[in-house]
Amino acid sequence: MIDLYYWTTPNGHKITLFLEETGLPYTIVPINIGKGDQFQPDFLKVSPNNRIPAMVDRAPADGGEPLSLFESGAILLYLAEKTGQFMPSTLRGRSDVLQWLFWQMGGLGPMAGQNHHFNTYAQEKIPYAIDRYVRETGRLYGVLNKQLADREFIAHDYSIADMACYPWIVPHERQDQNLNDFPHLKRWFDAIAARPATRRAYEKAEQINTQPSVNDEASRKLLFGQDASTIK
Ligand SMILES: N[C@@H](CCC(=O)N[C@@H](CS)C(=O)NCC(=O)O)C(=O)O
Repeated sequence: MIDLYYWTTPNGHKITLFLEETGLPYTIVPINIGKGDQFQPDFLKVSPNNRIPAMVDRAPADGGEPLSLFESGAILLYLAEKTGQFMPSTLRGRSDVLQWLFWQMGGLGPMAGQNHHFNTYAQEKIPYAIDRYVRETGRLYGVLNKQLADREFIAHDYSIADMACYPWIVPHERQDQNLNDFPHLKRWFDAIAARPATRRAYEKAEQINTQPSVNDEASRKLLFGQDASTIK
């Protein structure tokens, strides 16, 4: 059984996408990051970076103590290895998935995240920052569009690379991107959206968080007022 420390954000959705695809039993521990749950001592033991997602596997393959893990890319990789699913076993197939998984973790996620921040959350609208991240998000969409021109999924078969990227394309309108400008990406996006597991994952999110776009002063302070003193 997996305990998934989760909130209804793109990085959280990556893991519910995987768990819904595989049917691996899991329990959600909601961590409302707008209310400060990410600073609870019990959560910090699992996720010292005070970020979701994180997980505890109560039945790890080595039969040992429960195994805890943070960082969505590490969790996806762990779960793919645990189940033997959504990660090819060949040298080249595996390398292909890994490079796109890391591309998402180091590029698409952080850049689209800054796009959300300056476009939506920042009270002060800074044209340079908005322009910088909207253009960089567009460039990354272009990279993905090109990769998808001659294959169904990012690394041929549906894999953890697709599960890492998809939730960051869902808010494309908020990122000032028009999917019609990226036809291969749009085809891929629609195909993943139509998967029953994707639907189940996003339905679960709606049940857990009924106010996904809350952007009040207290939440902003909790989320964007962090510095070294946050880590005691
Ligand atoms: N690189 C991390 C990023 C995780 C992350 O930024 N999570 C956000 C939600 S998407 C969070 O927990 N924010 C809480 C906070 O900023 O205090 C991962 O992929 O797991």
